[in-house]
Amino acid sequence: IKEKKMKNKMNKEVLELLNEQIWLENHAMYHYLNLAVEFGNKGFSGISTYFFNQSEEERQHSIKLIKYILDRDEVPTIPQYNYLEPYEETFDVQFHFENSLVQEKKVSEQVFKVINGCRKHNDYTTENFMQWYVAEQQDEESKFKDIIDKLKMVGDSGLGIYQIDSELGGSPQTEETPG
Ligand code: OFO
Repeated sequence: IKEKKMKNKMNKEVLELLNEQIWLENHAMYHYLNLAVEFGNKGFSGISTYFFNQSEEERQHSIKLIKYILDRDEVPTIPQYNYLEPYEETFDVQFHFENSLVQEKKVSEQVFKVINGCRKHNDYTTENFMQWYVAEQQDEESKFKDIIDKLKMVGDSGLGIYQIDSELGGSPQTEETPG
């Protein structure tokens, strides 16, 4: 008889924090999917592609957490709905990037909350795992800041926005697929 591999059970609070992280990654996935559709509808095919890629990255972030929890012999909570809220504000390119940066900052705060929980309960394994998310969040925030800076530079210039749209559509994200 094969002996079941014993793993250290996770602290309940850390598990809850990781599940909240899955919720936020799922939220981010649908947030960007929404934007991909919105920009696509408005004819910004480059920005639309950018957000489709971003949405896919978020899906991977969520799956990476799900696999980690399974690997620790615990049960992840999968959000049971799609997060697609209709919104009413007038369409504004810069607004959507600024709002996305605000969303990313919330995700970063949650990453830090998980790490604090790990420290409180001496879960060094999960803390180490979460360091990938720390670097990833830093990268995402800085990507959005760069785009916002460019949008501010071009202002209302149609040609400027057209160039940014082309650039974003032509630069597939190079992030390695998380395992
Ligand atoms: Fe998952 O990186 Fe954005 O939210």
